[in-house]
Amino acid sequence: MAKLSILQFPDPRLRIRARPVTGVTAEIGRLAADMLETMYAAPGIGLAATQVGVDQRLVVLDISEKGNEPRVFVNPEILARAGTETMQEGCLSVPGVFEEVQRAERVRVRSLDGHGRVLEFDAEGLLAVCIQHEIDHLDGKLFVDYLSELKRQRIRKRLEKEQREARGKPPAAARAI
Ligand code: K2U
Ligand code: ZN
Repeated sequence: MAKLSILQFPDPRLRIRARPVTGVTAEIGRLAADMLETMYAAPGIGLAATQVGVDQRLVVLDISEKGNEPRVFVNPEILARAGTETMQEGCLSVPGVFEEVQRAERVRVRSLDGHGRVLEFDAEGLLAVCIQHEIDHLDGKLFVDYLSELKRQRIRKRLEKEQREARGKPPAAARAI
């Protein structure tokens, strides 16, 4: 297994609409295993393939208390939504940002599991939030898209500055001299 790099907002690769998985192959299984290792190490409770730069509709998550109940969702889709719920969200691709987001309280989900079997189930609570957050990733949508333009731009500028500094480049203003 391998830990993968997680793309950071505003990387444009986070904006692609991922392609459906055409077969739950051993390669998809290896990718799911690498994504789970990456998610646990972050740490996080969910991860979408687009966050590690892979154009496939694949999600892993583990919302269990002990982090010992990994789940793999291939081509997950939301069949129905009901109610609304607001919860504070974070994102491994938007480090250090936690904001309230309103989403459906309950969702009916259809997916393939890691063995290619069809799943159809109702989700609520943290599972519902996490699945909606991850399927958004597969559609190129980030939780910051639910915030105001002003907030989103402030977050973008801060993260771009941090990324420049992490690469050892001076702040943008200094470069202008
Ligand atoms: O997609 C991701 O970046 C993974 C998120 C999933 C998530 C977002 C919002 C609400 C629930 C799950 C990360 O796990 S964010 C980090 C985190 C860790 C523990 C609990 C909540 C969020
Ligand atoms: Zn996220």
